[in-house]
Amino acid sequence: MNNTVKIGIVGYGNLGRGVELAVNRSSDMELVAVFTRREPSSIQASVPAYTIEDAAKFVDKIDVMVLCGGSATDLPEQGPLFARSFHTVDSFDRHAKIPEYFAAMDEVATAAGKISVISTGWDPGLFSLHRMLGEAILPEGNEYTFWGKGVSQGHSDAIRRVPGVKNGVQYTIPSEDAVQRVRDGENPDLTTREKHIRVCYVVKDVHADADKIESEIKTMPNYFADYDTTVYFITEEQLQAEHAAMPHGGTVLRSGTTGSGNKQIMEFGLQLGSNPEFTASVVAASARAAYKMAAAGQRGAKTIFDIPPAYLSSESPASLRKRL
Ligand code: API
Repeated sequence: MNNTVKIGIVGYGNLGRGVELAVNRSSDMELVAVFTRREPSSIQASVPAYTIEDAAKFVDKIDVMVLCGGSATDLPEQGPLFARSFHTVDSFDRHAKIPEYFAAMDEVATAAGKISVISTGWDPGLFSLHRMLGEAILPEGNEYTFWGKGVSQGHSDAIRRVPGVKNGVQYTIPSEDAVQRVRDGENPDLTTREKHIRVCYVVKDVHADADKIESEIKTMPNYFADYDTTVYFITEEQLQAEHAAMPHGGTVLRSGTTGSGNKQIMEFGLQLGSNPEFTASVVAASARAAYKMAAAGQRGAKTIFDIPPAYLSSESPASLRKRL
């Protein structure tokens, strides 16, 4: 490709900053602008910052808009808004709501003649891809996804939305025993509760009722209700001192048998020093792929399942064949 892919970032939080770093390291992509709901002059980025409304002036200057807002309220609104005028990529990560979000994005993007890659990152994203590969290659078998130990951005965001909570961090902790049993080829039946525990560190408003917050977190559907969850109340200072890092990772295992009954185990693992920076790196590669898919005439909403693998790479197909 002679042209660099021109990228815009919508939302300049942990993920947006990660996308900026990833794009600035890619010779085939160029960051043009950042769009924010905050006062643009308060943003210190490597490119100029503008309001969300200003994005309309960039339709001819940006090839792919990378949407870095949260999945709870930002993306359901910003996704369809931007898909009307830009090719988009996002990391919408509310698993149960993906079909609904896909349908909304597909309608807008198809009508506008744009492409929208949704829900990319590592889970959903690379882990989804490996679950799919496991099933495709070993149809007779079981799939196991273990997360952590690490800080889930999605679960941390969910606890911060509980009334009376000022700040909070959630650790997902896998059962090492369960992981080992799967690696040993035992093929165990594991319940959700047996695979992970969840530990929350919460900073509450001074007058908020701790018991009420604790029970609201523990019974929250989709996020906590199916797990054993522990809630600790700490101060903002403790949170900043002890829980500011954002490590994560995990492993997707497929344990199955083939033909004459041979045991086969597939494993894909991640150990992430920074969950948002890694997610951002997957998102940036997906933005490159979205640009190539659009150039190939594709339209509408897509997920990682629809991306031809080589499109993620900045290298030519010939170079990939030769080297890899
Ligand atoms: C967990 C995982 C994390 C997925 C990664 C990402 C995030 O329970 O820890 O929210 O950080 N579902 N979607």
